[in-house]
Amino acid sequence: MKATILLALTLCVGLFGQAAADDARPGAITVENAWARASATPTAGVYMTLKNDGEADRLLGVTTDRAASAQLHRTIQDGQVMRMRPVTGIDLPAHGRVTLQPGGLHLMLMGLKAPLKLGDSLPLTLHFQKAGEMAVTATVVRPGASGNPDNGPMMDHDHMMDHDRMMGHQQLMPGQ
Ligand SMILES: [Cu+2]
Repeated sequence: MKATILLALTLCVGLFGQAAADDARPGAITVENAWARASATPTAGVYMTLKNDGEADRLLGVTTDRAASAQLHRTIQDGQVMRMRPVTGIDLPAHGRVTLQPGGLHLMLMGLKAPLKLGDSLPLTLHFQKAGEMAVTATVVRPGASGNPDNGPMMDHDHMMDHDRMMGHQQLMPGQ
């Protein structure tokens, strides 16, 4: 009996793929509007909106072959100074969304192998606790941009929290 049910389930998932799976399916998470600024510096922030149509998940990390390393960061205010701190994960609430943006949570690429040029595509792999790996491509936009102009209205604030002017930056990057 049990074997029959298992077989039926296997067939079901096999036939219908993601559509038949429940909230845990990898396709429950989608990424919108991934972008980074063109830059000749060895570090760059990457921003995007993570949309979760399934159960709660957690972004654990990011990798890319374009940089020596990559971290999840949060920008915090320390007195008058904005600093960035690595975080171990970014929670993605069930049926919710999280926006990574300048001045807040973001992905940080360190040791870029080549400058990010306007119009470049930047391939990234996001690692989720439940959904596993997801390939994402970020678009490189003009320096100083506060969003991807190709993707609707963008926030145009928090210029003081711009990465390039961040005083706490050096703390995280020995040798810079
Ligand atoms: Cu950062």
